[in-house]
Amino acid sequence: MDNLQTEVLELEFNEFSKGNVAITENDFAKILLRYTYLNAEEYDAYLERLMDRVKVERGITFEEFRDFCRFLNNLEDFAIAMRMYTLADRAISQSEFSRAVKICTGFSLSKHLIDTVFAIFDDNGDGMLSYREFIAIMKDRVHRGFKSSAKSEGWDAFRHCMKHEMKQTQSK
Ligand SMILES: [Ca+2]
Repeated sequence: MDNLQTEVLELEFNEFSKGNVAITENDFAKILLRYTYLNAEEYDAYLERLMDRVKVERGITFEEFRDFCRFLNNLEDFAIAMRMYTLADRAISQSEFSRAVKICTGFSLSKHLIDTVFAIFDDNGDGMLSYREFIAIMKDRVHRGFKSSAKSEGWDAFRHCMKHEMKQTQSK
């Protein structure tokens, strides 16, 4: 299962990396925003804002990208964990985000990746991510990505399988 997922992600990564070891932060954002409901204007605003905010273009390595996609597969669990922080619709800080990812997935995302995610999604610029800023948008992406594509059945099964596999790994 793990090999299959890695292979699929490698294809998506290579489409942007063109043989380099890392993709740009901008490309990373493009992949994430690919299946969202954002219109063209909103989409451009996300990318422009990111360009303004990223001081050093370090790039996103395949490992960072893969870990983030694994985390997206656990988005529902993360949303539940996040709700503990956001009961009064309070947004979460980078360290809270990092901790919640660790709780849901068992692994940590790199500091640079989290910086980049906040640079993309922190709509009001307060340095925190609210449910609306992040989960609401990524949830739609997952939903649509799996639903509208011709491969949707395969993806659903794949995702289901991944979830099952991860639960088993966690309970061992
Ligand atoms: Ca914010």
